[in-house]
Formats: sequence, C-alpha cells, structure tokens
Amino acid sequence: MSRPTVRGQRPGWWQDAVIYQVYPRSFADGDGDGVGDLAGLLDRLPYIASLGVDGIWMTPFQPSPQVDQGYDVSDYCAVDPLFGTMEQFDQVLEAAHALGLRIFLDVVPNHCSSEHPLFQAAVAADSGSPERAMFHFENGVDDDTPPNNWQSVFGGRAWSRVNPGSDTDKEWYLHLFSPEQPDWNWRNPAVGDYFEGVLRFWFDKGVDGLRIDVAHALFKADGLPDTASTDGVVNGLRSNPQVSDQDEVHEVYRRWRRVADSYSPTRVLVGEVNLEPHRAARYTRHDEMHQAFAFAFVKLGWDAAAWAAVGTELEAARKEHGAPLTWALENHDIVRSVTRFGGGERGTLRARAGLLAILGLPGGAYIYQGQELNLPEAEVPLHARADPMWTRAGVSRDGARVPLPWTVAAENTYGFSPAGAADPWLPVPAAWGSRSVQMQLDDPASTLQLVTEALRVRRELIEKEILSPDDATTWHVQDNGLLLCERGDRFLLAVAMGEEPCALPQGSVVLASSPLTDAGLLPADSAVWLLREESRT
Ligand code: TEU
Repeated sequence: MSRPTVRGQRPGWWQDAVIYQVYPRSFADGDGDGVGDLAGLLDRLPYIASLGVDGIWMTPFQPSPQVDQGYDVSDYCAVDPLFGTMEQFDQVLEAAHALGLRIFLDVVPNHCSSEHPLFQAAVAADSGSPERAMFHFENGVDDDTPPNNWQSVFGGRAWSRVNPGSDTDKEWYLHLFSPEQPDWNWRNPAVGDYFEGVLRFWFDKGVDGLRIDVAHALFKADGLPDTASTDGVVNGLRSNPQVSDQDEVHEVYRRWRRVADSYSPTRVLVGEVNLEPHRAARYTRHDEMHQAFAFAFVKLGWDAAAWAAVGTELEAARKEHGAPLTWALENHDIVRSVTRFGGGERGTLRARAGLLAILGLPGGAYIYQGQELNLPEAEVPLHARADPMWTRAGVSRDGARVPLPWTVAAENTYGFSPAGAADPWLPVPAAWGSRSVQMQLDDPASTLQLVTEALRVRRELIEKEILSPDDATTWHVQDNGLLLCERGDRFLLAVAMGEEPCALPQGSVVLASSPLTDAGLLPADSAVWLLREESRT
C-alpha cells in the first residue's frame, strides 16, 4: 500500500511523533445507534489529519461484552458489530494511510473477557487441565477465602470462585480488574504463542503499531504470594511488587520487538507502563518497546517545583535507558486536565498551557480526543454512569468519555450522531456546542487553533533540525513560579505556574498559549516556546 511521505519512512519517525487517541465509542456515530463507530471515524479522518498529527491510536473495538468498554476482549482478531465490520476497519486503515496517518491499535494481553472461548473452555474443563493452565486457577484457603489477599484495581478481591456452588470444584480464578476480565497465565508458554498470533494478525493487515494495555502486569510473582498491603485499590498494581513488574515480562517485549522488527516498516510498540519513571524506562530498552507513556505529570497539580522535579527524574531515567520520552496528559482513564488543574477559567488556561508544554518537550506525545478542544471533565449523572469502576469502587471515568461535540447546534448530539439517531451512550452536557469543533474552527484564539499551530511549528523545527527527540533537558524554577525547561541549545519552554505575570528570559517568542501582556510579560497560567540565537555561547 503506498503512503505519502509526510513524515513517512523517516527512520525512527515515532520518536517525536504526535499520536491522536481515538476512543471510538465517543468519537463519531455513523450508524445512529448513539455509539461511535468505524463509519463515524472513517468520515472524520480528514479532521484528524488536519490537526497535523502523525497517527491515531484506537482503543479496543474488538468483540467484547463491553463490561469495561471493550477492555474485556472476547475475540482479539475481529470487529465488534457495535463498531462495524472488518471491511470498515480495512477502509479506515487504507484511508488513514492515504492521509499520511499511522494506525495504532490497543492490545490487551493481561486479561480477556470471561466470554473468550479459551476462558469458557477452561471453566468447562477440570482442575489441572491444560485449558485451566491458560489462566490462574487456584484452590482457595477455604471455601470463602481466596488463594491470596490481592485486591482488584476495580475494587473488591482479585479472585472469584469459578463454580461458586460446587462441592467438587473449589478453584478460584484471578482477575486484577473486574470478575469478567480473567488474567492470562503468562508463565504458560502457550499464552505467549497465542499473543504472537494476535500481533501478526494485525501487523499483516498493515497496522503500524500497538498500544499495550497494563503492560507491566502480565507476569505476577511466582507462587502468587500475599502482598504486604491491601490498601489502595488502584495503587495495588503499582505499589505491590508481587502483582506486577516482574523481570520475566521483559522477555515478552523482547519477543514482540523481534516480531515488530520483522516487518517493513517496523511496527511500533507503546506501553501503558504505570510505574515510577526509572522502572517504566526499563521497558523501552533498545530491544524492548519503542515507547512507554510518561504519565508522571498527570499525578501533579499546577506546581512548578513538582514539575521540575519530575521532569528532572524523567530525564535521568531516559538517559539511563536510552529511549526518548512519550508525553501524555490525558487519556480515557484520567480526569480531563482542565478540571484537574482547577477548572473554570484558570483550569482552562492551564490545560492549554500544559498541552503546549508537553508538545514542546523532546520525544513523542499523545493527545486524547477532545483535548484539542480543551474539554473539561463532564458531569455525568449517577444513573448514566457506565464505568465498572463506578459500581465496584465508586470512581467514575465516564466524565472523560462523553461524545465529542462537532457542531454548535445541539441537534443530533452536537453533530456526533446522524439525524434520527438514538440517544448517545453517555449524555452530553448542555452548552457543549460552544466548545465544538465547528465553533473552534471559526475562532483564531481557540485551543483547536493553538494545537494545530503548535503541531505545524513543531514539525517545522524538527525538519530544520532545531529540535531533536534526543535533546537534553534541564529544568529550573524561579521564585515567581516560572517553570523553565531548557531543551538542547536553542529551545526554551517557560510555563507561568505562579500567581503573577512573569518576565521572560531572552529569546524570540515562537508560540504562546495566551497573549503576552502589554509589558511583554507571560500571564499566569500560560506557556511559551522561545528560540535563542544559534550563536549563543
Ligand atoms: O488501564 C489500566 C489501569 O491501571 C487503569 O485501570 C487505572 O488504574 C484506572 O483507570 C485508574 O485511573 C487500562 C485501560 O486504559 C483501562 O481503560 C482499562 O479499564 C484497564 O486497563 C483494564 O483493561
């Protein structure tokens, strides 16, 4: 398949690529059932291309009972009719490539759906059978006490009885997420072989890369020992060394890298590795994944000292292991940054500034759909919440997952659905039209225009070799709350994180998230890119 060479075949193109995350069920609804789908995405691909991104990461659209919005996969190599057909996926892939956009898919190797045929076969088989060995089936301490004390990320214990009423089958199965998401047993080589087949299926089709869900969790400590603490449901996966980040998992990614590199052009692996920077960086060693999301800023507020400390730590981790960083401030699991940074007018300004900041840092970046519109977290009424984390742990991620507003007018869910469609799967807040794509295309001061301009300028600076994904960074904080990141020799990022406007260091302004004051100061809650003269000593 021929592709335009926008950034095309440049070796290592992913190292500073910007990828747009599409959450298909909320992107665009083509068939009018109130759920976004492949037809809707196909129709709106030119919009994504017009932003100037390098590609798209699509969260799961494979067959699934949708208990966890597709992260409970019952068939890894097909398309759920909710989203369309394989023919439509092929059309998306071809159209995206024709527009110069790469396509990354999500692969979920830690767990599948309890309706996956291999789990169904395991349930039907006896204890000790090869079918059960594909998953973690164990006897409990007694009928009511599971094999160990692990807690599920989604709340409650991480084990369920396979046959709760049975006197003969006393086994429990492990699920780090909901009971409908049994964990694969990666100590069984058959699981590794199965997933190599999944990778090859999509790579053979021409898919350019894979985002790997909970990539650090695949292997659990041998013997499944108790954890020291059971508190912090969500933290369980990160802070309990028994549950994830086992050395054996790196062999999986070495194998996957060999598979990826056997294709031309090489396919790209990006991991969701939710670990502290030095542990996460180990997943991007030269023969493992190409990228792992740097989420560390997500856990911080609007705090210059904290950003500088984390920026410095990420830089040290990157240097130790070699691969450029991959920045992300939002995704479908995280409260929108407008809201995280305080909401209202200040949150709105800060989210714009935060996005400009990560786009100015060396390495790759991911933009979550709606981030380019600076959408805040939506207030989703209790009765409409669909996230399994809400029912099990009282945490709802729905507010970051509402359908995108395309038009100013409220009809057809702000243009998300065609005329006469069913209600959207999550309600869209009133007045969402003022944040719509249509509104922002007409407003030169909109975040949509800022992002498009930032991506254009970024590409130009990369092409002129002023910016490189390998640039070293040095972070500083001034007393007035101005965060500075010196990147390479000539580029400087400044973010005003204090209460007052800040004087800028020397350099010419390339792009700013808010207009400078009449006195040339950077207003509070704003970011700027500066370029210095080449001859600077
Ligand atoms: O997320 C992994 C994960 O650890 C999250 O569940 C996170 O802890 C949680 O969202 C709290 O912020 C991935 C997917 O991105 C997520 O949508 C899935 O629910 C999860 O895996 C299970 O597949």
